[in-house]
Amino acid sequence: MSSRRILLLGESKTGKTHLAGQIYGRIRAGQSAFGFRSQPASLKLLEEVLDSLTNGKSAGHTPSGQYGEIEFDLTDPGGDKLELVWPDYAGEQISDMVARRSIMPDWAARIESADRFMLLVRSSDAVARKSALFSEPSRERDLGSRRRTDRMPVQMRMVELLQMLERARTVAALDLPELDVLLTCADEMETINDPKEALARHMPMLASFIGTRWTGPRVRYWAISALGRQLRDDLANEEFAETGPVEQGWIIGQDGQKLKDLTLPFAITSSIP
Ligand SMILES: Nc1nc2c(ncn2[C@@H]2O[C@H](COP(=O)(O)OP(=O)(O)O)[C@@H](O)[C@H]2O)c(=O)[nH]1
Ligand SMILES: [Mg+2]
Repeated sequence: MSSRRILLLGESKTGKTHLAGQIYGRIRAGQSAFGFRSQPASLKLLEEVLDSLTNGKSAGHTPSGQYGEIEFDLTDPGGDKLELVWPDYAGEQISDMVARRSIMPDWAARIESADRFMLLVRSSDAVARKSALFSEPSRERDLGSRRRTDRMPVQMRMVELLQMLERARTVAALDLPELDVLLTCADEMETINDPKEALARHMPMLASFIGTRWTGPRVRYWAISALGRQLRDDLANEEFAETGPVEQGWIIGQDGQKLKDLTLPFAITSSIP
């Protein structure tokens, strides 16, 4: 039996918690080719997210420090072991890492042990900050580097992140692993037929950087919407509640087809239709 580890990387508000909840729900309902080898340690969080969704509401913000890391210990369709490592802290650790340009030891270990990276980016952030392709010069003298990177467009931070990951792998004498790029909350975007092209359109700099480091089957592009729509945490969406979370959400792969199996990106390349 072989074993693979996927490291999910996404800044705060890219939809990690809701995607984790929906993936948990899909697998639990048997609507995925993957199964759980053991119960996730973060079961309470996942159940909370699913409970909110079942009531037609989004889950509140992940309480700071309460959950740490979501780890899914799965079996894949071939009977092999698959671990999803899903750091989901409220503390914006990824953004911090980029701002400080330093990788903490626990992150270095995650980066070195990954067989695949999964990068989550949300395009609406990029759209909102479209005018700021380059950071505006700071007028305040004492702004720390943390604040300045905050104001960088998301695609610049993600390029920086990928370069840091590359460096960390090189130091450990490792190549870059394969990559999945997920455009999350894609219901907020225009109709997508080609996720790669959509990334290039919304985040040209990030798309071209990725293109220089990952080519051919080493990189896959997806547009994913865990919920299929925006939900509120204070007002139930009756239609969503009636249909149930398992029926909501979709993913579009490179063939442009909209599918319901949100766990598709976890499959090895050769088993994707
Ligand atoms: N439109 C839309 N909003 C979503 C989706 N998934 C999550 N959200 C919203 O995006 C916000 C951040 O989601 P969350 O899962 O907490 O992101 P995290 O900080 O990366 O864990 C919340 O307000 C969610 O309701 C989605 O698929 N579509
Ligand atoms: Mg979260």
